[in-house]
Amino acid sequence: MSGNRTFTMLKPDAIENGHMGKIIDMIIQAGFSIKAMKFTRLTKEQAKKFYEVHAERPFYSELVEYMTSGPIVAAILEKENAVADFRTLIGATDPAEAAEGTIRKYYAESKGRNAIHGSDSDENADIEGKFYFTPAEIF
Ligand code: IDP
Ligand code: MG
Repeated sequence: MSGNRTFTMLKPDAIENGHMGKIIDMIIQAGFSIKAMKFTRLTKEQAKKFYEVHAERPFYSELVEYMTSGPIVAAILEKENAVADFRTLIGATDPAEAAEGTIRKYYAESKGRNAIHGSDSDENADIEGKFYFTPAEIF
């Protein structure tokens, strides 16, 4: 994905709370173009695998429960400097610490139920995108 792509998920709380359209609009208005998108639901096994790096953290089982509690939207996004710019757009993990105007500031419920995921590196963007999409599904 060579530095201009990132991966996102609109998490179950965002869908449940009716924020899907507004969040997608914020993403597009911020200059990202959608290269793949899927409305789906993670199985327990998939959620465990996706968040494997957090397996030893105390919130891991809560995170897996939450991420499998309802549908999500997975997407691959393109923009110059995609990973860093998207992390800026979504804001800090905890909405209490997220900057004004960020997606998590507007829409996250809590540090755990925080509305949206954004990849933290080009390498992870690539891995995470391939976790959801086959090459034929990516534009
Ligand atoms: P990030 O999503 O901002 O990169 P990470 O530290 O990678 O944050 O954590 C992954 C996800 O795990 C968070 O987005 C959040 O949903 C959940 N999480 C992180 N820290 C906590 C916590 O202290 N309590 C509950 N859930 C947490
Ligand atoms: Mg992270």
